[in-house]
Amino acid sequence: MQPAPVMPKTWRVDTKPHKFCPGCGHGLILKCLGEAIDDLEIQSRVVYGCDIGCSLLSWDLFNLDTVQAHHGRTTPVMTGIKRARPELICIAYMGDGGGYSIGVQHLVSSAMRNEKITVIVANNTQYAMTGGQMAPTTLPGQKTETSPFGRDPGTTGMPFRGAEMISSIVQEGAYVARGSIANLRQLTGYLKKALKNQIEGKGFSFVEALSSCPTNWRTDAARTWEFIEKDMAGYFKVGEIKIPGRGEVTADA
Ligand SMILES: Cc1ncc(C[n+]2csc(CCOP(=O)(O)OP(=O)(O)O)c2C)c(N)n1
Ligand code: SF4
Ligand SMILES: [Mg+2]
Repeated sequence: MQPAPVMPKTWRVDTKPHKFCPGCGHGLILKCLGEAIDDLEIQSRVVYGCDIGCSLLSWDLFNLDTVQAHHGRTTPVMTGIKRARPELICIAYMGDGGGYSIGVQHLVSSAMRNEKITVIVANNTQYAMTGGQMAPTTLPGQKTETSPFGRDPGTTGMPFRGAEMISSIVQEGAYVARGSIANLRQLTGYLKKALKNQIEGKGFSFVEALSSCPTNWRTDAARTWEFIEKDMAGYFKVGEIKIPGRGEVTADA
């Protein structure tokens, strides 16, 4: 007899198996998120928002009040819900395209305003749902549908380090970290800290998670893990990111 799969309590059993491809990182990140919500016992207070992109495949993954927003617009939707109902715990989940490209203005504005929400970005180095086009996070030399000879930083710039950018614009009290599906215990810990930050009303909280997309990367299991643990983690450093102190600056009259 096969052992029963262990799922977070917050997951809906009747919608499993989930809709992600085999080997996809989204399911792992959302398992960590489910466990973090379970541990903090906040299921009844959470509103979960997913973006357009493969994150939308989680619209029925959880036993949580769920909103599915337009591409890149999950951050302002969750900001609106949080402002209207501050007692709720609002989570915006999206891909790197949604967070760092089409929705980057919303991410920047929310972080600068220190909105008391939690944003989670799954970084799989490309636009997966639409077939694997180059994204701001695509690594130098990485081949995608729109960079068939490999990303050329000379014409397209260097990959965007979103967590570092956020850490440089948030206020004290914010929480910023980058985890990876290569270390699920650590990732769950970062997600728990981010949610606690929101529960305690301290400020904006942000977790980027290095994620996999073997379907568009066209990688086998060994190369998928090597790409995450060596190629991606070599450029996108995993860990908590210190928020620099912000002295009050007043303009001279
Ligand atoms: C306004 C708008 N522009 C473009 C699209 C097409 N589109 C759908 S998903 C997607 C890319 C998603 O990439 P990402 O956010 O990284 O999520 P992933 O699928 O990689 O998890 C794009 C460009 C759209 N749906 N809406
Ligand atoms: S296309 Fe990639 S990101 Fe989307 S579900 Fe499949 S493996 Fe996951
Ligand atoms: Mg992506």
